[in-house]
Amino acid sequence: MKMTFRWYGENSDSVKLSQIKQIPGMSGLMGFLDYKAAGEIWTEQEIKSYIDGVHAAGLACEVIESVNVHEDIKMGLPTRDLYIENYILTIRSLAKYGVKVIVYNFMPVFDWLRTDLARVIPEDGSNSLYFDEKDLGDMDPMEIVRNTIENSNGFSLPGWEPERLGELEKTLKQYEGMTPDMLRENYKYFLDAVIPVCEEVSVRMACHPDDPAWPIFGLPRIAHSKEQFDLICGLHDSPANALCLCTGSLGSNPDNNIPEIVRHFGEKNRIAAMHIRNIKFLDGVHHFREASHLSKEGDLDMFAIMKAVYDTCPDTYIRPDHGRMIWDEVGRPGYGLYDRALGAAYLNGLWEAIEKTSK
Ligand code: DNO
Repeated sequence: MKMTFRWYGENSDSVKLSQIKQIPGMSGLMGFLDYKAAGEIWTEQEIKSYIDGVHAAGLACEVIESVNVHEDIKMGLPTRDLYIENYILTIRSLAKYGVKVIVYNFMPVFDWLRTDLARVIPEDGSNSLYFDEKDLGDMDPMEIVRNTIENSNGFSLPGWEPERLGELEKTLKQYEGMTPDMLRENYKYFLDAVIPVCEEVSVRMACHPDDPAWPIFGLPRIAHSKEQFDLICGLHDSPANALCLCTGSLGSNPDNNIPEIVRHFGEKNRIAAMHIRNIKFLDGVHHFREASHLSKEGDLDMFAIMKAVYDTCPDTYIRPDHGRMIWDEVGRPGYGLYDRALGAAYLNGLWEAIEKTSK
């Protein structure tokens, strides 16, 4: 297992590389060029300067996150070929600078969605990301996006960049009538083009699940269960067509048995990366908040998850996903330093215990 940390870059993150380096057992980053729009080419110069900076801090950068797929590819528009060409150029350039895994998603329009970015946890006064379907009731998608942008402490959030707001209405209209099968066909077209290039340059594409793990606003979503990921793996059969198994995204649906899903795809060599975090279900349906990583503070069994990783995909890249905001930290919701660092320490502890008791 290689422990990594998400970092948004010098000008976009409240956390410094020097702080990340001081977290025990931290091997590197899941890096991100947060200023690139979906469909844009990531130039060699941009990649080199980002990765050189990470290396200078004594950290590796073998995973890059959120090379976003342009909506025209997901919608299957004639312009998709151009955007796929751009994507391929980016893959080649990332490979040249040592990147081995690219985390992306194939969710129409929205990346992740929450109804509150800083819900106070009454038990201890910290706050975390929160979702209650009831709160979506009267809000239209535009309102949700506006709220999200306004409540993100001035940081841009992946998938919620303010400049995308203008196109939102038009894009939502364009998706009308698209079925999950149609979206899967477009996904296959994309994978058939990029996976052979990935094989050639030894990069693995890691698909992030829908978050939360069900369809929203009537949009088709095809990546939120074991069965759906089996279909995705079957669209282009290659270890380079892999998953970024996010425990909190898939785990937002209690029907998803996360340790079992890790074992299933780990055994098939289809897990290239993992985001690990905990979820606390609240009363009713589709109602949860994010918890600290510790098993007993949420509803996911972190020991069973780490054991499944150890048994089936022990070399995978993992990162502690979203933390709560604690100790008065101000930062990007979900992406402060303190609680994610605690998460990394805890996951490292579980790993050491599993390793020593397994020998
Ligand atoms: C949220 C992240 C996601 C993830 C993308 C990958 O916090 O896990 O934004 O990076 O879905 O494309």
